[in-house]
Amino acid sequence: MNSSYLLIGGNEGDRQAALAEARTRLETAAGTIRQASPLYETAPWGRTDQPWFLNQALLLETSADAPTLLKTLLHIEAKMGRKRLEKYGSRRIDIDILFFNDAIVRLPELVIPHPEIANRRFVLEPLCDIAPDYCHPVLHVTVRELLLACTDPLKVKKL
Ligand code: PH2
Ligand code: MG
Ligand code: MG
Repeated sequence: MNSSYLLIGGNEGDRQAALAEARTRLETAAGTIRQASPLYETAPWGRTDQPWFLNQALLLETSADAPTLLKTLLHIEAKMGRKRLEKYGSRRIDIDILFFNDAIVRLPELVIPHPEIANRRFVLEPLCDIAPDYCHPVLHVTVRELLLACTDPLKVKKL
């Protein structure tokens, strides 16, 4: 079995319903959710002219390998009506792989650990709730240490 930390998020329509639907679809198609952080209301990163996101970190146990998991996540996003229009733009649902075991993956379509973890408070706050002692396999510091060192000024509020 593999353990993968995911971040789910969305900022269109009923955000709580979208995250709940994503969790249900993950358990149907990808594996078992072993841990889930509280929900966070987060200021939009990258493009500020859009609604605030709801974000949540999950620990998924899965028999899939990383490329197969990515395919499943993209399929769930597509089923939930996600259109890939513009970078950092609004979306009903986004499901990102943060970590996959201790793997380091550098494929054109998939980079693990997610390259922006250290720069984004909306990732680190929920992740720190469920994985404070997880050691980043490239940076060799824990999630808690990454959060303490994070300089992202964008607001993140626990619901
Ligand atoms: N996702 C993005 C771009 N900006 N901002 C917040 N607060 N939360 C997100 O999940 C998010 C974002 C691209 O995937
Ligand atoms: Mg994303
Ligand atoms: Mg994504």
